[in-house]
Amino acid sequence: MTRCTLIGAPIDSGQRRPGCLMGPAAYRVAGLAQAISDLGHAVEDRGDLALPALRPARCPNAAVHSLPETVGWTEALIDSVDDALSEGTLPIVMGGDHSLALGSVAGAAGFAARKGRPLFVLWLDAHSDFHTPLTTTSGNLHGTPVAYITGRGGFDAFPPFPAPVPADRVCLYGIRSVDPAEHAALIDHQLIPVDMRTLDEEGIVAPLRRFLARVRAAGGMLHVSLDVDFLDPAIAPAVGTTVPGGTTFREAHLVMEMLHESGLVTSLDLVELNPFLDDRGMTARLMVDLVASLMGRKVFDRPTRSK
Ligand code: 4U7
Ligand code: MN
Ligand code: MN
Ligand code: MN
Repeated sequence: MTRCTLIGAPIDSGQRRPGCLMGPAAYRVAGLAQAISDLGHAVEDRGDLALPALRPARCPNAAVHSLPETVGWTEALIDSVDDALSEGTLPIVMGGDHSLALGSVAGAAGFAARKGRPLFVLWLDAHSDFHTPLTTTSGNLHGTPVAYITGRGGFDAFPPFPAPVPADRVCLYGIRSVDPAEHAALIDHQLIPVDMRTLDEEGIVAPLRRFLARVRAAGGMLHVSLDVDFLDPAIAPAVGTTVPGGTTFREAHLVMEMLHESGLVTSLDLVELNPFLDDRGMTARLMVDLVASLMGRKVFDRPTRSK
């Protein structure tokens, strides 16, 4: 039995297409809490976070927008995720666009540092999200959290990242859209994504098994950040940044089933759901079902299955 804390993060400011702020409501309508408690876990829904009073914040890159809001949400998320972990629960952040991971991963990293445990991050996404506020051309800060997490410069307006996660503890999985500035920086930091080409060749299981073995061997905590666009747009249309060639229904569930069996996941983000773009709730329901697989729902409980 796991105790889960649901944290609503109605955040739209990390990109330009309105709608992600309805994400937490859609997860509640789709029955996220019930799906988790049906598996025998305890769930507490803390409601939605509020945006704190804004302070002015400036960035030399004129393309960047909504910087004060993003800093405010980051501060709120740091506290709520750290609190949920400190209470011994598994925080599940219901987004909200991916800018929320600036705060959720910082909260997890601060907690891990206090406990003296290494934090690992599994980034399930079509995009590498490795821009800094200085390199982004879209100006959308939902494309920057991985750079913040790994301690790249350019985040002067943000709370200092508690304990930067070395690039070799970050696994970018399902990647199929990388901007030129990100590509150069990823190579520079030796952060080589598990891209869709790799998954085509090796299958969805092998690279994840290798990463999880490293987390286990290090006694690490594991933060999982699930971007809706990790999934193929045919099965998950409710996202502003669709990229063809994503993971299938069964591949995504298999990732979640393996994460459950690993017993390693200590915090989770659900990001980029835009319910305004959904088709009769199919994406929200799929995301809830994926969380259920992560929390132990099985196709068939075969006693001999290997981890
Ligand atoms: B998401 C992009 F240009 N790289 O910076 C950018 F392709 O959280 C997309 O993964 C970022 O959805 C996508 O705007 C951020 C673009
Ligand atoms: Mn993302
Ligand atoms: Mn993405
Ligand atoms: Mn997106």
